Amino acid sequence: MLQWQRTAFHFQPLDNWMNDPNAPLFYKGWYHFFYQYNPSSPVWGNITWGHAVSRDLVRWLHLPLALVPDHWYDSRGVWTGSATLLPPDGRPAVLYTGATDDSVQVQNLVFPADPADPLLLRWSKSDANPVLLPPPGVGPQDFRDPTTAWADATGSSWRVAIGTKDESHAGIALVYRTTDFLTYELLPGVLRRVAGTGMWECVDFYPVSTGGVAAGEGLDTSAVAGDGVKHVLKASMDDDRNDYYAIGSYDLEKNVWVPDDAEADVGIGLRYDWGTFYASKTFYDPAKRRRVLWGWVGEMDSEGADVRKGWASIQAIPRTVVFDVKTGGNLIQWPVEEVESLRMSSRNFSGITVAPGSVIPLDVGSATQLDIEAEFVIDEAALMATTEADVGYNCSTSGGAAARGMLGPFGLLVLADKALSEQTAVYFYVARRRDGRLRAHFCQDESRHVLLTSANDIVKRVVGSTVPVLDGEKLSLRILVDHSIVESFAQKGRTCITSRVYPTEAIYGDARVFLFNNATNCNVVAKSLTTWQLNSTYNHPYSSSKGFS
Ligand code: DQQ
Repeated sequence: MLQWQRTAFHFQPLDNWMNDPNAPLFYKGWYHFFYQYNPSSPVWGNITWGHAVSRDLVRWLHLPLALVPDHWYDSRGVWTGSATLLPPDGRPAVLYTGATDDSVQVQNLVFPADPADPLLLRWSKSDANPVLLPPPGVGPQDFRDPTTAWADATGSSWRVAIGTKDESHAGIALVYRTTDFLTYELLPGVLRRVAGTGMWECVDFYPVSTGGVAAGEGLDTSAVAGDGVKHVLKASMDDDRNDYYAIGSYDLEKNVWVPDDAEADVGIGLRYDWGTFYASKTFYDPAKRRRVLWGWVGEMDSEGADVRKGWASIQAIPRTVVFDVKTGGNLIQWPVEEVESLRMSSRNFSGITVAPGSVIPLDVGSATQLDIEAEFVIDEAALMATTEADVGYNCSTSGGAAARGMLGPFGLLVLADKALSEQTAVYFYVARRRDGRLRAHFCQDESRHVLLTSANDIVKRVVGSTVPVLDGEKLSLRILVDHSIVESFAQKGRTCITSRVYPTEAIYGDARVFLFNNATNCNVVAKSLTTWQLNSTYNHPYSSSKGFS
């Protein structure tokens, strides 16, 4: 039932509930991915660690459960954690949060039972568990999700951050020092505290290069702070269930991180994604010298619908993350290059002019598994003639793709049926300020993705944000379409939006793609537009007795 909603190239377990990505790592030639998993139901609970491995971050082999709740210190759930690869041989030390018999959040340590096994099939929980308890003043249920550790300046000790909140509802990242991952010293002060942001879940903290390494390269988590390096602090806000990041400077001596722009601090500024994307985690991939981001994309339908379909949640396509040296103020996220190995036949629609108020069907072939790249240019004369337009535009409060303005909306309709009764619009909306400057908004309209209004209590909304466009740049977007997920990247990944959609008409061979321009005043030219069919990854379950099934 509802099988058309399952994805073909996004990561999903074979059945049941999944949430946060856990401890992603690269070991002996394999990418490992762990995830919060309920093995017995498509609803959150009984949380264990699912496990899968891959050679390319795209095609996965599902392995047996890695960690299950079988001790008093994790009987109510083996919750989120991270891996640190220890010198000299890169053996992983994994710290995770256990919910104890009494629902206290404690941190536990686990090692591979057989480090010679590249698949890391078996894990040993430390006899010393729990290795870390909530410190005085921290609520027993507000202390979770340890980060990957980074090395101190001397290299003889490590630091780990853990999220919490205080009694005034400020979100906080605490830092501990350890030499052996068994005993911990809470460092004075806090890495960061932001008033009013509430519990910080799944904190992530990592360096990015501002130009010191080759363009596009990532940095190991222990890379030394200093010239040419900034640090990203990310927290998942339990209050609004979104992942916020900020870029700033880290002072290892003082155990303090300060954002470059106080107005865009963690929890009040930038988001990785303006759609559905939570509890994310990065890791450094030494094989390709890049930092890769995983994020959980939950369902937008009801729990009842999840029970009926027998599964819930998807992981976003892993994304490489780099500092945007051109704007200096944001990250760039882009699907890992291996996704391009799934590209099959392509079609080219470059040079099409889309007149105001028009919708143009694109004959892309089968349209449920697609990779689309497009660049748009607004007719210059219309741009010059528009002296002021939509200064206060905001994707979320706008009327979506149906609301017409002078310089937008225009873009693509995906997972649309022939009659356009179902559609997900991915679009730009350009505003011109009184001072003459243009501002581009990148939005996704989720309000018409399913015709049946009663269908599964689905939330309908318009999401998005502004996207920086520099002089001389065209408006560009990339869209990954995979049955019930639409993942979009504007300006090569400066602003990203992920939507879950549940069409009932635009499925299988009835799904279509259209170009549209709902602006009143301007022609828009799709200067370049290419679509690719994407292959399925046909992920396998692992069977030790019979080999691959
Ligand atoms: N999910 C885990 C917690 C984490 C939350 C439990 C975030 O460790 O804080 O499943 O989604």
